[in-house]
Amino acid sequence: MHFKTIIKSHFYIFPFLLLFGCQEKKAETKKENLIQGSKNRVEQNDSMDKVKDGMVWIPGGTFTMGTNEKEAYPAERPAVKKKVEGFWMDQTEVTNAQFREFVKATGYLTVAEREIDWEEMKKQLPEGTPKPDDELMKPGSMVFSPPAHAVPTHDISLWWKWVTGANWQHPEGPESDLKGKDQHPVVHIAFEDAQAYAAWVGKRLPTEAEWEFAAKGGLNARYSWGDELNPGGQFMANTFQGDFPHENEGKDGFTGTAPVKSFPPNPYGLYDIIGNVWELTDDWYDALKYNRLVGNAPALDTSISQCYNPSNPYAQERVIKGGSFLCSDNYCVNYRPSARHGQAYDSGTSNVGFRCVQDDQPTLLGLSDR
Ligand SMILES: [Ca+2]
Ligand SMILES: [Ca+2]
Repeated sequence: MHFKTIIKSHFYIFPFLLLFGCQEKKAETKKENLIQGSKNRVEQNDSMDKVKDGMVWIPGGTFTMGTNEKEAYPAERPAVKKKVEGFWMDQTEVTNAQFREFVKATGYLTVAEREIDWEEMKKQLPEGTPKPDDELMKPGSMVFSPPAHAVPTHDISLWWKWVTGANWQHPEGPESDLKGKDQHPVVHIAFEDAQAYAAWVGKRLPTEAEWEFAAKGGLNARYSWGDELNPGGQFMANTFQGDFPHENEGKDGFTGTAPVKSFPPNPYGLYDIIGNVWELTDDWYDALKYNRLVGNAPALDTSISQCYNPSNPYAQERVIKGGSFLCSDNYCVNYRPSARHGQAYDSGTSNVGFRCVQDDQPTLLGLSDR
């Protein structure tokens, strides 16, 4: 599924620019906390392969980011070496039940539930773009709405629809609800929504490098579990089987989102790191990122924008990873750790969610430096 095309097709209704503030981390300064942190670290090192409050330890190290596979999309190439430090990562995508706890405690209103500010929205549109009809300016979100028959796959507006009243509590629109979906990943989440949740639980969003390191699971393979898509005939992730977009066969057991942990974990113990829903990361999307790193393309002019998508020059996009239940082998082969897409930072959809990470505890090493 090509988000850049979505945005082009829905040029007037997709980018809802809303300002968001960076969450500043509070530095731990008390000596007692550092000592306690050191004790925790020792305990963690003794159980690195174990779970802590639904998170697993990702050891960190140097890895191959991106890929040199010819079949991969240009934005994934060429492969580069990247180092990440160790961190804790949620074993699953954030679920509806978890997000509900956050909303109950804080009264938080997601971007998809807020009134749309045309003055802000038009900053991401070409000058002179007319204001859309009032009907389209009501709160809502993008919902996958498959056609009944085969359609040309160059026009994604044939299966992505703007639905007024669609949001995380009503994923298919106002008539839908979350009954029976407590353990499904929360969707219709914009970047600032994910950031707000992460701050509330004392975590943060992963960088793209952290996410990809974790997804690769210590393997340097095409998928997060190895080089075969369905080893031994087993489905390893919730993707799309059939002729996209109209023929969703659901051979893996699900035609939409699945409850988290419905498929086997990767070697680090992460569930649905591939498929189910795309996952937001903290990085701005730059389609030429790896080419710039190896000197094949000039540095990004950040005075113009922090992201770059030649197909969508006006939008401000964050990187999403892992693909979703809509990724099929006949259209969008994004169920691979190196795959990457841009997602307008102020918009959610029915197939984008997130998971959080957390840094290791502070150590006594920090004290000796003071
Ligand atoms: Ca599926
Ligand atoms: Ca996922």
